[in-house]
Amino acid sequence: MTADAPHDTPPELVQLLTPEGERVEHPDYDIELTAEEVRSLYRDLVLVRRIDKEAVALQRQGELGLWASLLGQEAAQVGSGRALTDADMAFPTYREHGVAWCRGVDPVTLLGLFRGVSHGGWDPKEHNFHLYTIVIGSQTLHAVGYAMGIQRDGVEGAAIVYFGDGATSQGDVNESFIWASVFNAPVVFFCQNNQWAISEPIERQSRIPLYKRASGFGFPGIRVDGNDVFACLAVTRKALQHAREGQGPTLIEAFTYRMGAHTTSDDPTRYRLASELEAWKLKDPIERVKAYLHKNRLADQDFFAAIDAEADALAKDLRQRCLAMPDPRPEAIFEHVYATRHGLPEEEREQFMAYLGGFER
Ligand SMILES: Cc1ncc(C[n+]2csc(CCOP(=O)(O)OP(=O)(O)O)c2C)c(N)n1
Ligand SMILES: [Mg+2]
Repeated sequence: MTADAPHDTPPELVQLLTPEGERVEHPDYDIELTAEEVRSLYRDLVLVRRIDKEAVALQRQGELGLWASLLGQEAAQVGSGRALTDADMAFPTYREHGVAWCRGVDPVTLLGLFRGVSHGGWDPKEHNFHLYTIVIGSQTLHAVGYAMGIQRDGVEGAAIVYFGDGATSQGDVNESFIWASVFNAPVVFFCQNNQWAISEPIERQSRIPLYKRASGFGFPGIRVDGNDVFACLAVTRKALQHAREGQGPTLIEAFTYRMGAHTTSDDPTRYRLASELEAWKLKDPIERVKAYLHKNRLADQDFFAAIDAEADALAKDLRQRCLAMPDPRPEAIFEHVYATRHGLPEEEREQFMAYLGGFER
């Protein structure tokens, strides 16, 4: 490995399914999946991509203010999301639509956030899925605090926290690694290395593969093929189990690629080559599962057609419900600032309502 190209040949990447759809063995991370389980993973991957595609279209038509696409990261999210049990708590960034899906969050509530009609929209406790976090890396501290809390309560469970390659340069993330390590907190750090932090390539974030950072903090780090849903499921399942059993944190680096723009406000053609995207298209997370199902005769044309039809129906329903979402009452912005009643937001609400009342109707 040269200092100039530290990320060219991913070493020790856990892979269970090649881009061509061939199953490979791994001594530490092998899992048995039934045909039904593989079909169900495939279904999730396709539905999640379809939700994402519809959201991009809605933004382009002016129905959402912004959207952060997960295109290319479906396997990392569905694989890790499906590894979670009811006892585990997930802390997402703003791109974890696939994990949200696995946690049973209605996708229309995600759209509500990006449409600007809600500040969250779901109950984190109901889904064990925290609210989206836009302040890069801050959710790692929330997750470690939560993990230390359940550790002290003696509750069986683990926290998983999602963040990007760029986030690893944040102080919050490094501090959270230290706390998690020293207190042996039951937390899994799930870093989706999608190679870019907006226009900054991974080479500008680290001179060593990200998963190797963990050893400096004193806990294991592992790199997984982030476009391989089987491997992401296996590796995350093991790391969560490890955490629940009191063996402390793990850093998982899911090696993947952001196939779309950073958000709908971004134009990646200004800073990266089309050839890079073309190379990653060959590693598409959905195509390899489809190839595996085909080759092993675990699904027929009717199955694939039915999933596509379900995806289209889901997108149609999502669009209709998105357009039907009412605008919030203006005073709603003052609600939920504090858990209990508080004089300041109440005073501000009264001032604001008096101001609005001054306009002719
Ligand atoms: C503390 C902070 N600094 C800067 C930003 C602006 N910002 C938004 S996304 C982003 C890049 C994040 O990259 P990465 O962690 O790789 O996640 P990705 O978007 O690739 O999923 C930045 C710098 C922010 N939201 N918060
Ligand atoms: Mg990134």
